[in-house]
Amino acid sequence: VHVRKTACQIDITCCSFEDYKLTTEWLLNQTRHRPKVAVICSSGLGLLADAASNKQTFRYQDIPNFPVSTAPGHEGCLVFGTVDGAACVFMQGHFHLYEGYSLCQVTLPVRIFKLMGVESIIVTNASGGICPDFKVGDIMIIKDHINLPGFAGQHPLCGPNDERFGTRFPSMSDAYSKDLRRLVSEVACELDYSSFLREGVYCMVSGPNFETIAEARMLLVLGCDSVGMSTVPEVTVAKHCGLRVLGLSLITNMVSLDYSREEKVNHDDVLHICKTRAKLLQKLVTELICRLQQQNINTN
Ligand SMILES: *[C@@H]1O[C@H](CO)[C@@H](O)[C@H](O)[C@H]1NC(C)=O
Ligand SMILES: CC(=O)N[C@H]1CO[C@H](CO)[C@@H](O)[C@@H]1O
Repeated sequence: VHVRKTACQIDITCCSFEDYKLTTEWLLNQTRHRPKVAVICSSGLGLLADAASNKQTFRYQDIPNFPVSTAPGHEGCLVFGTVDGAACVFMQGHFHLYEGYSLCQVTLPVRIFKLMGVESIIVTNASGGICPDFKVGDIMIIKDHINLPGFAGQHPLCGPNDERFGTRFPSMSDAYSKDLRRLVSEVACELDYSSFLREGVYCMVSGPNFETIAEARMLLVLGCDSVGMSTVPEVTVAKHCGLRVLGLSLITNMVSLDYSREEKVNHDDVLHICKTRAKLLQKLVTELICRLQQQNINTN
């Protein structure tokens, strides 16, 4: 039975292990693909799945236990396919706390991926730049994160712990795989992305409002390089169940840190650069998947 709950309720019984297993089995029954890599595409980066061939698409509403997108016109899909021979699964559209989903709904797909045999997960998102050196259109490799909702008890691992997924008190100090970060930097260098490639700390806020100037200044002091409203719950649950994680964030705006600054941005320029860089980000992810596939072949 699918009971919709709001994020404001303490929710510890969203899905049992049997629910996760059922959804996994249902998907594996429907598809021949056995992905080792999962990609969570943020809105605007949904085209990532276009690079795949032999595609098989499932609407979220047709998958047992899957949360359904509430935003009109934002139909979510799970896309299976192969990139350069590597089986992948793409989430087109993901769930946000500010939409009213509980964190176990937000993170449900990650555990399904784990049970399906996925080993690495690539999370992409758009975020606002805090670090004054950043520019709109920069691609930031997420090195670490600050889980602000988690500080306030909005944490996807609250509640009884299921040891079949992971340990009660998981380490998060190395949530973002060093190997994957190194590999993606190498690939980005080869693609000549160095002038807009960054590495930094992503901070999650619940939203839906954007930060006030005082809040943005606080985030800067705390060591955040960019801020957004997603990604961290999925990464936390992925790390808990032993997935390798890579996070990439496209800086789509600069967060205002100054009361007196006049808004001088040309919105056409901003939109243009974001569109261009979103394409380059997709290319980066595709190349990375190919490289992972080659590594697999070489080590097997
Ligand atoms: C998967 O397929 C098997 C064999 O056809 C069937 O017994 C089982 O009920 C299916 N499971 C789901 C969740 O659809
Ligand atoms: C899917 C998506 O883009 N999610 C969020 C990423 O971060 C930005 C910036 O905070 C949010 O506006 C998006 O909703």
